Parts: sequence; structure tokens; C-alpha cells
Amino acid sequence: MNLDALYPPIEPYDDGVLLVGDGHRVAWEVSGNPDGKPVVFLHGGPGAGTSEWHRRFFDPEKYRIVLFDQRGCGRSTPHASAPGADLRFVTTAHLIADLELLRRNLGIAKWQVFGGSWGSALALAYAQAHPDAVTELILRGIFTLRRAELEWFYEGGAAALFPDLWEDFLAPIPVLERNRMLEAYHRRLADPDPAVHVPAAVAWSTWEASTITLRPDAETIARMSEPEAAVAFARIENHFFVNRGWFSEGQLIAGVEAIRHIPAVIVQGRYDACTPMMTAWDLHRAWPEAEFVMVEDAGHAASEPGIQRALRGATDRFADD
Ligand code: STX
Repeated sequence: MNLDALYPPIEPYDDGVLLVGDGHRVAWEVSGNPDGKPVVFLHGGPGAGTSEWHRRFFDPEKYRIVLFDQRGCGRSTPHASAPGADLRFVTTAHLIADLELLRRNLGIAKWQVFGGSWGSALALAYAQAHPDAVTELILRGIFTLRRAELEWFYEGGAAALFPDLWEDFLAPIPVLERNRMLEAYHRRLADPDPAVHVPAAVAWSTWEASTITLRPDAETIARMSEPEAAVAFARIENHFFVNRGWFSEGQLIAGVEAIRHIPAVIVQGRYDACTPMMTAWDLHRAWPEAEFVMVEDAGHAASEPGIQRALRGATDRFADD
């Protein structure tokens, strides 16, 4: 991964674990300027966790940069890869409540919310629930969990672009169950036997890892197919998607009415095969006041060079507001 368009690597000046209830502990960290403009980074998946390089989208002289791992993944516990993982208390509503608890515990009145992919869905849901807590929104690779979006990526749409990789995604699922892949994977990912859930999780995560960059990226594929990370990622994603994020169809785009006064930037890669541009376009049409930045030579991932530049441009423009 070439991250040259971003700020240099930095270390956190503070970190901790927030007891959010239901036995869950959410790992958080803060880097940059302690007196700077607060921003919270919402990672993707859901279930992908944060990485050190996610700090680098923000000018460390100007921003107080908050990263956290959403329930069940990254350094948060209990980890969704654990044998008896219980995801009953891992829902969109819980993640929104965790954001509010974290914000108040850090003594932050309002913060910028920066999220890509699932992070864009969570950012929209959070802002629509708590518009007064949000100074700006920076959204990338727009994903709103509508039926057509989930069917595109998990029920055969994107197979038109990647018929070779799609065969590997189908492989763990018997032919008779392939008409409902989300449900078929759900059963296997919940199976307590690692001989069942690990290969399913690796196939699930490899499908996504292989299709999110414009060209295949060996580092992304290796990181996401590592078994422990893959099991947490696949279980959490699949759990959210069989439940459609607990959103009604079109909820996040209709909900723009509640947030259209908030300054926002929408960044979208033209060749995003995971969350295709139709959703970003629908959001742009519903929210013309938000700046729309389409990157002509990029896929889905935040690490794509054109996406890095567009996102850094957006955080730089808001840094002094
Ligand atoms: N998942 C979309 C999403 O949020 C369907 C996502 N896709 N890839 C990622 O997140 C990572 C690059 C963060 C793994």
C-alpha cells in the first residue's frame, strides 16, 4: 500500500477501553493535537477495525484524531472471532450509543465524522440521530445497505465483473443454498466448529479483499484473510447484512433531510465494485449541498491514491473551520 498522499505516521498520545455495557469493551485512542479540532474515524466492514494508517488522513497539528474499534472487532472485546461469540448486543443502535458515550467521555461537544463504506452508513445514521454533535461529515464509498446494494455484492451482481473470484466465494456453499448466499453464510459462520466457520470466513473475507481495490493488492488480501480477523469480519458483516443494518429500505438517504445543513463531502471511486457509485449518486441527488467528488481512476478502498488525495483535501479544507 502506497500511502504517500497522507500525513506522516504518528503515535497516539492517549488510549483506553470504554465499558459500554452488555459486557462489551470498546478500544479507543487519540492522536494529533490535544487542543485541535475533534474528528472521529469510523472504520468499515462492519468488523474491519481501525489501523494505524487511518490517523494519517488528518493534519496532526490541527486535528484531535479519535479512532476506535467498533464492538467485537480490532482491539475491542469480546472479539467476534471467539468460539461462543454473541452478537446480540452488536447492532447499529449500539454503535451509535457507543459513539455518544465516547464523545462525552472525551469531553468533546461536537466532532467531525469521517467514515468510508460501512463507516459512511454509520456516519449517516449517527448524524441523523445526533445532528447537533456533528460539525462536518466526510463520507467515502457510500454504502446504505439497501436491498440492491447487498444483492450486488453478495447475491451475484458483482460476479459479472469477477466470475473467477465469485467461484471461490460460492465454493463453501452447497449448490442448493446458493440462491440465498447471505443466509447460507450465516449458518456456517455461526457454526461452533472451526472446520466449518473458518473456511467460510476466509472465503467471505477474501471475496471482499480481492475486489475492493482497482487492481488486486496482495497486502490487503493477506491482512483480511488472516483467520482471526477474517472470522470477526465475516461474522459481524454477515450479522449486520442479514439484518439490513436494522434500517428500513432507503432510510439513510431519506434521512438526509435531518442533516442537510451540515457541511459535507462525498468521495466516490468510479470503479468501486463493492459499493458501486449508484448509491453515492443517489445520496448526491438527495443532498446537492454536499460536495460531490468522483475519483475517475479508483475502486472502493480508502488506500487508493486518488481516494487518499480527495479525502485529505476534504479534511484540509475543514481544518480551520
Ligand atoms: N463492506 C463494505 C465495507 O465497509 C461490504 C468495507 N469494505 N472493505 C472494507 O470495508 C475495509 C477496507 C475496511 C476492509
